[in-house]
Amino acid sequence: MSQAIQTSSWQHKISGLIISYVSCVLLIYVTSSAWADTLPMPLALSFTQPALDWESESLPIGNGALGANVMGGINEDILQFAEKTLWTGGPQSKQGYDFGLPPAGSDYPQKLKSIQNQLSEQNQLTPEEVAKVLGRDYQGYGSYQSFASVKMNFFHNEKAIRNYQRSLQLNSAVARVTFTENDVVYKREYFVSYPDQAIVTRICASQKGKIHLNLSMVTAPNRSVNYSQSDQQITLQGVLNDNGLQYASILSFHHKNGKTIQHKNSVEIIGADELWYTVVATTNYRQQYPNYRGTDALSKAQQSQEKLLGLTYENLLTNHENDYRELFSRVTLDLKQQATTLSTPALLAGYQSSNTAEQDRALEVLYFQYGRYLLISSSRAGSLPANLQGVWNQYEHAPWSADYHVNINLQMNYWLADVTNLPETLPPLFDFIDSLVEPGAQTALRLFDAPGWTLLLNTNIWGFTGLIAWPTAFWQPEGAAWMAQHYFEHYRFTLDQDFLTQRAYPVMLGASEFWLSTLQKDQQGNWLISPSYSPEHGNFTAGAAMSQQIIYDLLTNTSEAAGIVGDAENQKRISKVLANLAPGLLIGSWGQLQEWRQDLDDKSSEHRHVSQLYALHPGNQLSPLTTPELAQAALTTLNSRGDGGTGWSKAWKINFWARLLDGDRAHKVLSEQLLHSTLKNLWDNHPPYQIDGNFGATAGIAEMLLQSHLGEIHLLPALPSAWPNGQISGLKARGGITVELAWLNGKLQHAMFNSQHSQIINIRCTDCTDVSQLRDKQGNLITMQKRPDGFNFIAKSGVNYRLLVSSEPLN
Ligand code: FUC
Repeated sequence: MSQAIQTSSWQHKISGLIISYVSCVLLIYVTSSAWADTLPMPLALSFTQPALDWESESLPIGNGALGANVMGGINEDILQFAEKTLWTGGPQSKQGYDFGLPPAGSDYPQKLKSIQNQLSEQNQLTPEEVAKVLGRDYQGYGSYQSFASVKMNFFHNEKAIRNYQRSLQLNSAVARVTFTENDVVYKREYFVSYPDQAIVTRICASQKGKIHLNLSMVTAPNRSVNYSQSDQQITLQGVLNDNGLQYASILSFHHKNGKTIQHKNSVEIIGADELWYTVVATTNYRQQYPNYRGTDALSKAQQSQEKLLGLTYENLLTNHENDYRELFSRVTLDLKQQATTLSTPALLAGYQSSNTAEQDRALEVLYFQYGRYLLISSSRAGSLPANLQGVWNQYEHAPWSADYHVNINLQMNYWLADVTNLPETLPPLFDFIDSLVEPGAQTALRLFDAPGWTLLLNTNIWGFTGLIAWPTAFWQPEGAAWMAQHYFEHYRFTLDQDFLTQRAYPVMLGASEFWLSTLQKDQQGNWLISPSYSPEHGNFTAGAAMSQQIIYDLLTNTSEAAGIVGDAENQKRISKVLANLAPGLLIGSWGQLQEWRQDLDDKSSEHRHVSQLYALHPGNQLSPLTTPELAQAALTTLNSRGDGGTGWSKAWKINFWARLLDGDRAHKVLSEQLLHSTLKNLWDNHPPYQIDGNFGATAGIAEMLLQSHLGEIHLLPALPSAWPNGQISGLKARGGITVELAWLNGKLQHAMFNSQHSQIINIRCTDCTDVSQLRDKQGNLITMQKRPDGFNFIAKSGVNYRLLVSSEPLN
């Protein structure tokens, strides 16, 4: 992936320095010297103590498939890890499993009809009344599992330990623990490599012969365990009791000098100068409906292990850093923050109290980039998408199974992917959604007697596209339509015609087919969704705002896509329905955007779902720039709901306020999230820990600085007064356009654009109305056409265009 616009930053220079010293001893010298302490703080999370609590204090590392948590205990260092495909439940579950669906030919479609009839007579039904008829108990749903833990038991004198540091470098995705014991400096390094598909750890000491530990692997009791060890390896394999899914993991270790002693279920390494190990872990899961079983887990693990043979630690580190940096370094954010020596918990605790404004901004920049780090670490091609906990999990029964909820959560996980220039994180999402189309067609057929495909509230890795019985959440048949938006948005960001034709359009059309046959006509001739349920709030009705808006968005996008791929027939069919589809945009008695078709909104409700604002974000049906009255109603609604809520709810509100072009309010909600919904390791706290809020907030910050959903690139649309000066580079606008922005005293100073495609680019920029200075790299002046609040110009593919708004010097 080429990165056309790059600004160098001190962060890159420093981490570059560090990796050039990869041997154990030199690495210790560089990062523990007094000189190192005077360097500006790189993007890093840091703790001065080992983690006591996994959820709030561990440091997460991962490569999409594998996620591990660095606790960094001095004498007992437990590196717990998870692998995305290790799940209980599914077709082979002892509990029984039916994908959440009644058998083919059941009377479910008639039951649905009876609810529709009742709703057209009574207007409303309670969730309990509907769940009694349409809800369904389910079995064998399963849960994401912890895979195992590597246990490192050392023999340090804890009383003699000084200068303990535990950190996670976001520029390199390497975690480190350092401390001194008497005059010996110890260092541990941990990372998870995507190119080499392994967890890697190295343990160093500044004097020879000082490494002494017991190394072992343990796993959870809900599975069979076959443990074996040799002078170089520990192998752990077995099957989950619930569903017989095979798992296998191989830890392979290397030590310089010293000796090993074999104990029962552990290996003791004594007097080594250095030790490093790799861990590969896999299962026999295959992402294929309906059986979900593939190659034997142990042979897969052995194959992965064989690929590591001959690689040194330095090779592994270099491969990892090269791969990771290429993605992470594309976006830099500078808010004129202060380099800080505060630990992350101290920086968080002092936020908006004892911190300086520059320290607060350091936290905000860190939090923004942490979202990108977490997405790279939990979503890469070849595995499953980021779930409710990304890829990290220590439980046998994770909260909500650490599954994929599709009434906000999975979607929010990917809002940042395109805009923050990480398209490589998207393949797992699209592969996963593609794999739901076949079971989702059964859902359409058996529940609705409809063609196409859909899914409801939640799904797992076993194609669960059916029903649960939880009254206040279970009914969400718009799930597939909402997921289809991600395909079209990815197309909008890239203009990748092959992706549109081969991947996006079939999925979108299938989701549309379902709705074309499922919509209900009311007496006035409007197409409505019935029954319809506004996520987790109020009663069942027909035509709740979010249902209508999602389907409006789906059909609009599919019709546009049909035009591009040349499917005139479907374009016509869809447009005809669209013409009579209620758009879900009604203004109610107190000026609010109605959540339901009837004016039922309670002014005092602070419910965390503000689903009726889907049209504002992630949809693009309403905006202060195109529909000011509706935008005012959205604002009234948002004010009534307040700035609180769970982690993801606040993250969504950052995006809402950014789309309402209110930077100060967006920043206020970001502050609320940092103050009240963020754990010490900066993980989002729903509570419990749930990763969507991290991703949603990073997307929201991007949305404050750049928007492109209305056919124009809006520069600094919601810049808060708390960020008067700054610079961001590498963000993507729709159309495949990379953007760099710098601002001073709240005003745009310069911008740079580089488009993958030759095209006309429309720019909205309140500070640019007098602009006469758009130049290409060679300094040639480019013709600009004035537009209201901006201009447009013809961009040639791959050329850097620089817009100089102010002649004040840059930085
Ligand atoms: C949705 C939300 C909950 C929670 C769950 C995982 O149902 O309403 O708050 O995030 O997903």
